[in-house]
Amino acid sequence: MNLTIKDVRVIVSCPGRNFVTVKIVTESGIYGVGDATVNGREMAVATYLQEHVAPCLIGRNAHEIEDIWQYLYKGVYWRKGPINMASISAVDMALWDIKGKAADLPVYELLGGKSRRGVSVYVHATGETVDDTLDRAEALRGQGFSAIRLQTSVPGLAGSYGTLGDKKDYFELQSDRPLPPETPWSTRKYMNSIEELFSKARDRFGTDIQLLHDVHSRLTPIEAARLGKMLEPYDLLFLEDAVAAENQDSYRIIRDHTTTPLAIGEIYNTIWDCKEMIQNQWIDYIRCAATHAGGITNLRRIADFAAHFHVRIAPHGAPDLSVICFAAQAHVGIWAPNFGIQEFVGFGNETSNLVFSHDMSIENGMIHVSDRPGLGVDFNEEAAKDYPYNRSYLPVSRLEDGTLWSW
Ligand code: CS2
Ligand code: MG
Repeated sequence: MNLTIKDVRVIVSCPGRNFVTVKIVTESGIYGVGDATVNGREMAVATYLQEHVAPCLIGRNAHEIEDIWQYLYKGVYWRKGPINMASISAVDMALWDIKGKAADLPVYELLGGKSRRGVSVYVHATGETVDDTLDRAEALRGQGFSAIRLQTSVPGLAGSYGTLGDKKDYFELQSDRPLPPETPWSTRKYMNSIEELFSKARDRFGTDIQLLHDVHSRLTPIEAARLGKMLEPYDLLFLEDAVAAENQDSYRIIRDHTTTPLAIGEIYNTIWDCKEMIQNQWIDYIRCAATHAGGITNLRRIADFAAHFHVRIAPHGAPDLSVICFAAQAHVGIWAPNFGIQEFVGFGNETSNLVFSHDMSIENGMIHVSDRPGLGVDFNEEAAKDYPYNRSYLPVSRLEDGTLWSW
């Protein structure tokens, strides 16, 4: 079988939201697909792939995943970075997809086989009020989900995290806004209101449901420590992104004060972004995504490293990752001995399902992958032509006095 790479196609499409997709075609006719979406910066990664990565791949043997990974990582000289790493990630996923198809095996078999029956997920309940959020959580429980992330608008801060004015969902395409939408933030108002959400959740649902919360890096370490202590009675599965951790030592401060489990990693690109937090056991879950942290090859390396320090993987699963990334993470998740939980907000929508197809199913709060060779996903290039790129920015946050804050 001739697996020489003969074509690398980079497609930016917007079936509901923008995605950057890579398709690698080999002489044998076998092809693979990968996700390189960097939300709000799609054209940068597409140009990088097209102009700088694709020419290096033509004529190479698609079986040599590791060498191609090293070539694109070390060989670039500049290393790391979200655009570079998303490009490597997409190429890597496509090559695993090809290897699986060539071997006639699903990717999880190539990784070492199944460690569990399915990939447990957590879903989102986001509302404008506490009761609204809990009603949504109740509906999700009815659909068989038993791990739910709760986010609610902060009283007195219209459009704060979770709701965005007339766009009720911050995940939605914001292309009707020429610049990033701005949302207000006040740590005092947040800290004064957040406990009620979790105390009411426990009153209503009892203790046999897992609760999670995402702080989106808006606190300082000592504020996060206070929040962790405040939420201890409500037994969270984890508190996510309490503090931005360019300075990883920040997590030591939080850890010194609270037993609330901590998670971070959705914007990380390499093991170096989280190495100290993992090896010092300052966190409990690492949330790196296959699309942003170097594909299946590097997610596996991060998982293996983390396993030595009792840290489990909980990959990012927002809708700005295409279903190709979900499939890659599901294959890693079903194999990884230290898999924790997968974030899940659905396998796209009606429109994106016209462009992306997949073989995964969800049942009783678990993703199941089929035994189809490769990743079990496909991308319809013809259908994608009907959905051209549509510029859209993520929101930004400002304090009430106008200071720009982490969103
Ligand atoms: C969030 C994401 O899913 C999450 O945990 O933090 O929604 C994140 O804001 C987006 O993926 C950014 O593109
Ligand atoms: Mg998050």
